[in-house]
Amino acid sequence: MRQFTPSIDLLSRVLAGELRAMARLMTRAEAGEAECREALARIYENAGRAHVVGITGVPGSGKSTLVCVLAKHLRTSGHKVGIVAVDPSSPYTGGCIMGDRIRMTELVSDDGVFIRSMATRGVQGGMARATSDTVDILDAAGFDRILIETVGVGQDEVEIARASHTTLVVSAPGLGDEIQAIKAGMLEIADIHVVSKADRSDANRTLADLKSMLRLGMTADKRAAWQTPIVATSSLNGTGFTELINSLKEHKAFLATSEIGRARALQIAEFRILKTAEELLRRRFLEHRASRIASVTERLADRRLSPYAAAEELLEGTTIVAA
Ligand SMILES: Nc1nc2c(ncn2[C@@H]2O[C@H](COP(=O)(O)OP(=O)(O)O)[C@@H](O)[C@H]2O)c(=O)[nH]1
Ligand SMILES: [Mg+2]
Repeated sequence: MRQFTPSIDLLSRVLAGELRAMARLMTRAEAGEAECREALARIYENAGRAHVVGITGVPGSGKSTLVCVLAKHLRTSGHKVGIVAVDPSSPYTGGCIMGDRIRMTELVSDDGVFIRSMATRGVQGGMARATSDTVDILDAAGFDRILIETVGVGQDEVEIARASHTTLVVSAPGLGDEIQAIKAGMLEIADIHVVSKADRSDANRTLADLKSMLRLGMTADKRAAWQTPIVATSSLNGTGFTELINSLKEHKAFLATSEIGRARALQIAEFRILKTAEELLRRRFLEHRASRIASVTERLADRRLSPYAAAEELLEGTTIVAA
């Protein structure tokens, strides 16, 4: 039988960037195992150097493809790149996307790229917490550029994209509703707008629509310290990526020198505390209710208790503070 290696013993190997140790710790962190908390605390102390970029946009807007091409550019500049896919349908391990034009296999076999797909099962609301832990592991292991792809549907996904240093919102031509980002409430969260698939003839229209939308929204915000750039990219032709990387650098530098950077760090910290606390509460509640639910259920079914009174009684004794 294989011996269980305590997470704390994986720590030095993770800090040395050993890929297998990273994957093992990620699996435990994702499951929320209490055993790995001490290791994660040490990881957290050692993290904080990476530039974390959230990439969101409706399904089909070209996020996964963009992430691949962006990762390759970042590798060429000597960065180590972590890719975290919150969207489980992302084809990162599938070899290649877009036929043969963009080969994932190069990334998959590159030790300077670590790709992690987050499982969607597990405690509800645990995804944000698990994603942040995964990002920390990558960061502490020396991956200095981390790309998180989240499908821009649902509050949690948008929040995850927001809990990064720089949020890219991807819009694409040919998806019907021209600026999809508006619908999902994603327009405001962008630090950089990307119009992908710029090789298509209808991309100019998307670009123009987005520009006029932003101009409308901007009137109240004209003196904002950061003017959200719009970058057109084609993953097919590889155009626009130098500009995109420059915009990322500029935003990183902006955060480092402005009060907004500090505000962002505090906002990310608050998000993490809340998400972690919510998960702990939920776990404690699940444990607690298991032994108590039956008696309350019977009385509720017989109408001897009201639903609220039953819920209050069930909650009684749930410890907010760790037992
Ligand atoms: N013409 C064109 N198609 C693209 C481009 N990038 C992605 N696509 C296509 O758009 C579709 C969705 O891409 P994908 O990256 O999976 O989008 P996601 O759902 O946002 O991750 C796929 O069929 C891609 O081949 C591009 O730069 N140009
Ligand atoms: Mg995708």
